[in-house]
Amino acid sequence: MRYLSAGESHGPCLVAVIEGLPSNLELNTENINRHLARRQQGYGRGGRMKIETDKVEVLSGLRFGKTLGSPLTLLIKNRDYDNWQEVMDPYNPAAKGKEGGAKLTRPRPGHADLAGALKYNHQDTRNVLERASARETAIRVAVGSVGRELISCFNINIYSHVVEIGGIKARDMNLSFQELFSKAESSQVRCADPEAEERIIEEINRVKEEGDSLGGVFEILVTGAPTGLGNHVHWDRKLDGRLAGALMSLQAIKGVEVGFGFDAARFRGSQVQDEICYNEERGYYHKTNRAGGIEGGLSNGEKLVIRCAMKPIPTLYKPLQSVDMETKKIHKAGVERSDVCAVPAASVAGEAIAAWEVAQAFREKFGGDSMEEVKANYENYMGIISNR
Ligand code: EPS
Repeated sequence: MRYLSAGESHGPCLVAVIEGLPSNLELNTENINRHLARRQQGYGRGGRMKIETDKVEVLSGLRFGKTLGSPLTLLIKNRDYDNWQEVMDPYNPAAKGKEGGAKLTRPRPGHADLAGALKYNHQDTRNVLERASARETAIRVAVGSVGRELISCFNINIYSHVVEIGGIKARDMNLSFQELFSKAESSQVRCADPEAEERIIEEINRVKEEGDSLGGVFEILVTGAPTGLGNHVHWDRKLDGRLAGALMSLQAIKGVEVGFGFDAARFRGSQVQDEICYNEERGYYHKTNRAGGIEGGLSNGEKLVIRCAMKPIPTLYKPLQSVDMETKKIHKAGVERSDVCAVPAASVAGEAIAAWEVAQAFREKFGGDSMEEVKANYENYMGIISNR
């Protein structure tokens, strides 16, 4: 299973073509739209989210609500394109638009602006920033939501919550799984600790006034993944490698941990590995889950636990030093409308990315061209491992 996506932040739309889905998968676009709406939320977002109401349109690969097995094409319109048509028109070379035809030549530190403009020989960094923009995560959420629909048929579910923003950490609230995620879902910053939420909101307000931005850490949990997704036999098939690679490709992510992550390096082996148990009802299981559900590149039947660190957004209303690429003179970096903090949105995008990677590993394990075939393969395998 694979996909390609395309689209500029202020262009007409974002699109993706997914190839390799089984046929007869029921797709509920309302579920996809629900995740798109979740991604648009979060305290600290800028003006753009007041303009957009992301909705997916399915252009191919679906008939009467079920996949056909042919490529599935998804489209999300950029409502803001109406305001940017003259700047972003794909055809009209005379279009000057609201920037009066002015090029953006003062790259922002931390953004793709400079390296992208040099690499592609662009004189206008807008030609880079439009695609580097985190707007692209909207279509990744739509794609991941399709993967999510597939794996949810096998009881695999994905959750996320924010554990830290701007150095303010959520306390471990000792909540049940359900409570944790219902609290995160109703929090303005996807944080289950109300005290931390309040302090985070204050910090976002303060930082906004100072023209700065904030990063943070979010955690993704995947329940119901059967033992044996991913592979130990070759480096590029390891589930942890794939999840980490895919999540690192999310805009502004600078680190990904699985389970104990970096902390595992600070303890002894006996304090890090998870002891193995067995009982009739559960079969094999582990006493603890420090591995975050992955051993040797394979899912081990426990919950997958992944944390991602997001750096602060590079667009600063009080900009840092840059160089004007036309004059080569020192100049403050350009300022584009942006968010102050997008960690809650990244957390929802991270869920979708993880869902896609798990769905892909699931397809590799269970094969099949129709959902009926996938289900038969899944049940057969689950029967085999439960008798071991
Ligand atoms: C982004 C800048 C802002 C964000 C955008 C990502 O967009 P704009 O320049 O239009 O205000 O709002 O995120 C989205 C549009 C989105 O859908 O998440 C950037 O430079 O990365």
